[in-house]
Amino acid sequence: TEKKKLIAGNWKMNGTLEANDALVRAVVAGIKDAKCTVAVCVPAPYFAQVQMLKSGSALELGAQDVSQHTQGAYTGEVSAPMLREFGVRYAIVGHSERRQYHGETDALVAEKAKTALANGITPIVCVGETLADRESGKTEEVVKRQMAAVIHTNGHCISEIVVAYEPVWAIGTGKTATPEQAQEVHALLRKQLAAATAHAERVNILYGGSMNAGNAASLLAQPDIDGGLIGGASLKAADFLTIVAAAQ
Ligand code: 3PY
Repeated sequence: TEKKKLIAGNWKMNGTLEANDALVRAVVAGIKDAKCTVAVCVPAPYFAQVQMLKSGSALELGAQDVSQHTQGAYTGEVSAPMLREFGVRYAIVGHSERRQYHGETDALVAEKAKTALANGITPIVCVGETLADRESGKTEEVVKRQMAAVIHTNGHCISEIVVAYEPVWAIGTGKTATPEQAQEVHALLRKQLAAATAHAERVNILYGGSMNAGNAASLLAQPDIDGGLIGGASLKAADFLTIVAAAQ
């Protein structure tokens, strides 16, 4: 049986109680017949609101980050057990914005994925090259290095993660990898996973980086693209639902 695709919205640091209410109600109403899994990764202060709004629907809740620690003197951090209390199923880890603006290293991202898994949260592990990496022919080397750290730290649990390939040059820039460019990287990530687990086919490898209502169908038609991590387009119900519909 074919695995379900996953469409996960990444709201980033956007939202208000009022806007979230309208957006989540529209998404819940629009995914009643969806064939894929649908999630929204929201800012932590809104977990309770979205948990309530989605109750009784198939919509899944996600976080945008998680601490590598489970409790203690870590001011400002949010733990995986806290996420669990709000029905959070996914946590994005290692988004390029965290790597760039918060100095997250490959090793830290791998630890965050491990803590998430140990606490029943599925990490959505982001990897991706910068424009400079791509232009100097280092795409493969960079994404393999990022992925290798996560494989090394997570061992046989690696088949339980979700991967998101997000070329940094395509994030928030409106530039998208072509379906062929994306497929090429997804295939090499699948191969790398297959060397570590017998269940690499089970892993959802999402494309992220300006996936939108216009380009989703052609990206999702690629054999190794198992869903999307959606930035800006996840803030507009109509666009987000168009992407969900393309992921059947
Ligand atoms: C984007 O689409 O820009 C993203 O970063 C999704 O995570």
